[in-house]
Amino acid sequence: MKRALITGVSGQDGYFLSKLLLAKDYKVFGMINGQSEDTSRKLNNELPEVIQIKGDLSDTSSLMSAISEAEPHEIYNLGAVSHVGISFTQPELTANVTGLGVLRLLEAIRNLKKQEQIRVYQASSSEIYGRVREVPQNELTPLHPRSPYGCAKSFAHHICVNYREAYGMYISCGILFNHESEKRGHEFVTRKISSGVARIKHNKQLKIKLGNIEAKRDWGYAGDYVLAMWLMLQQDKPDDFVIATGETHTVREFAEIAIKVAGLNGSVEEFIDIDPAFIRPSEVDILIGDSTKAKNVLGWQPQVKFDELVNLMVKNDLILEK
Ligand code: G4F
Repeated sequence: MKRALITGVSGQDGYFLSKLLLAKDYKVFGMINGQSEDTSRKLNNELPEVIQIKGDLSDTSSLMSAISEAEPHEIYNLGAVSHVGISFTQPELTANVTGLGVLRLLEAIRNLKKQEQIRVYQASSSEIYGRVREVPQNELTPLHPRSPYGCAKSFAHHICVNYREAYGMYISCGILFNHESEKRGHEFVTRKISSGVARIKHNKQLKIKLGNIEAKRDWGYAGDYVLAMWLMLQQDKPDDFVIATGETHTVREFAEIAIKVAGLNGSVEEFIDIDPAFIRPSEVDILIGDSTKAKNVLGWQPQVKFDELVNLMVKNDLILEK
């Protein structure tokens, strides 16, 4: 039986990846830092088959213990301070967990002399492209991050490539563009909108406060994207892959469709207020990914289209907010 260790298991991607690996008969270990009983309880309820292991990306000895305990064939590093906006107010924490945490994980594997037994998936992010140098972005597009989060993810990406080249480690980086679902955290714009319109529909809220609604993102469905993570680790050789839909839409467009799906009548301006508190000091204006390499090498393609994504998120929140 194959064993996998997932960091960041309590997040959206951890949920979908755990489900996928369990369906493939993996023994799945989920790393949590153990500070919150709520996290542990939530995991127990949603993913009872996942074995919880204590460990933290900011603590090397705990990473070594977690790896020794799980003895994984595959490690999926999904753990991070993942909110771009928050990275501006907590830049050191972000650099420490999202950036240096990856180095600690790779060093923990090396210190345990497990580099030949373990394959590593690193969650790279399209935020590394930042002020984009070309449209669409592919694996060779130069990096120009626009936030402490993007900078930390850029370091993490480069250190993975370096350890692959320097020590021959099997490390693949998935450069994932935005991916959402009914499990998305409420701090991200899509969920803020889907739950916001549902709450307005059920008379619990009058308006949604947002920042820059003209930003463009390439939004896919998280359930599709975790399959790409797994496929990357099944290849003969490690490599880097852009995972994206190849379509870009503004936050405004997401909101327009969400308003309609919720059965609300009126323009975006009637339901959304622009609040400067949510505008970032530097913004990524447009992201659109070219995942031709993933299609050709992994045979991966996104299944859920933009409209379907908005539909499923809003319909889920209409039920939850009822
Ligand atoms: O939903 P967001 O916070 O996602 P963002 O910043 O694109 O990052 C997400 O995707 C990355 C992959 O590209 C991941 F690496 C990262 O961990 C995260 O999952 O914001 C999307 C856009 C931004 O342009 C933001 O400025 O929406 C804009 N926005 C406008 N109003 C807002 C809001 N974002 C948030 N979170 N909250 C707002 O009120």
